[in-house]
Amino acid sequence: MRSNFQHLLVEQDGAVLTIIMNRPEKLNAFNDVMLQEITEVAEAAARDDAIRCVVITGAGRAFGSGQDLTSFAPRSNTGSPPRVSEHLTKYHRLVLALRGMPKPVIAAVQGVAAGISCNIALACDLRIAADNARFIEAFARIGLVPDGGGGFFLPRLVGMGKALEMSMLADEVSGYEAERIGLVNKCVPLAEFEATTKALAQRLARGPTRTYALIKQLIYTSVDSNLETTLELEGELQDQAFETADHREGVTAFLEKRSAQFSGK
Ligand code: T3D
Repeated sequence: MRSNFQHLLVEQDGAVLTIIMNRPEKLNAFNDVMLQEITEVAEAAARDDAIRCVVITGAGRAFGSGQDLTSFAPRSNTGSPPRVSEHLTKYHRLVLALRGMPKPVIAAVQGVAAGISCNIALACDLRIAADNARFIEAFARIGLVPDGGGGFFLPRLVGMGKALEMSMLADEVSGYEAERIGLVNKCVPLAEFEATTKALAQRLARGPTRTYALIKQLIYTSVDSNLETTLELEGELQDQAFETADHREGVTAFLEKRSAQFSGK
């Protein structure tokens, strides 16, 4: 994986890959270069067995402020209606790379996460917020609907009523409120944010990676399925999990009364 990016910092610490969106002067607003770079790194991380957990975060005082709004002006001045849907397919590629990643993905959110940046955080498997986090489904403020998968992720995480409230009012949701309503898994004081994120990422990176991929498949499929289909899938995935080295190691470690040393295989 290359390491020279225009708008990303990419750091690997053992089996944890941290992707830092890096346009702090714009609160890490997405432009086409940053979107292309983060998608490239996410797709490469998915293929790399040495990486067993991915963290996405932002440089400076924000996670991200959504699409760079300075790119909207030229688009609306062209005379013909802008085909936003065509541009959105680039975001969809990133969203699908995160959801399909065969290993855990954590969004570490400090400061503001607005617009499509908020929804990229929701596309991740787990979210940690600092107590200065501000989640804003900012779209309605500029007359747009939530995109980047927001219309899918929001009601599934916080329920229909809160999803509508966040989308229509576009008010800020604080880190602790986000934890209360299930938008994030945990909110911690800013001073503990980095250490908490690191500890979780390292813990997941030591886990049974192939099984985590199967768990993602099971849980993400089940929310759009019925009980019978989910039970069938559960059996298929458990067959696969039974074949992993980590399953054998987990049982052996239990019987030998020691901690399991998972290899991710
Ligand atoms: O085709 C498509 O891609 C469609 C997809 C759309 C997806 C979307 O994400 S639409 C939503 C886009 N995002 C927004 O509408 C949010 C715009 N930003 C804000 O409302 C506020 O900046 C925040 C609430 C995020 C943060 O407020 P605050 O007071 O903490 O910071 P600030 O002073 O407003 O921003 C600091 C700087 O960042 C400022 O620049 P300056 O004045 O210091 O030179 C500001 O202009 C810049 N900035 C913040 N957000 C964006 C941005 N510049 C470009 N695009 C932004 N989204």
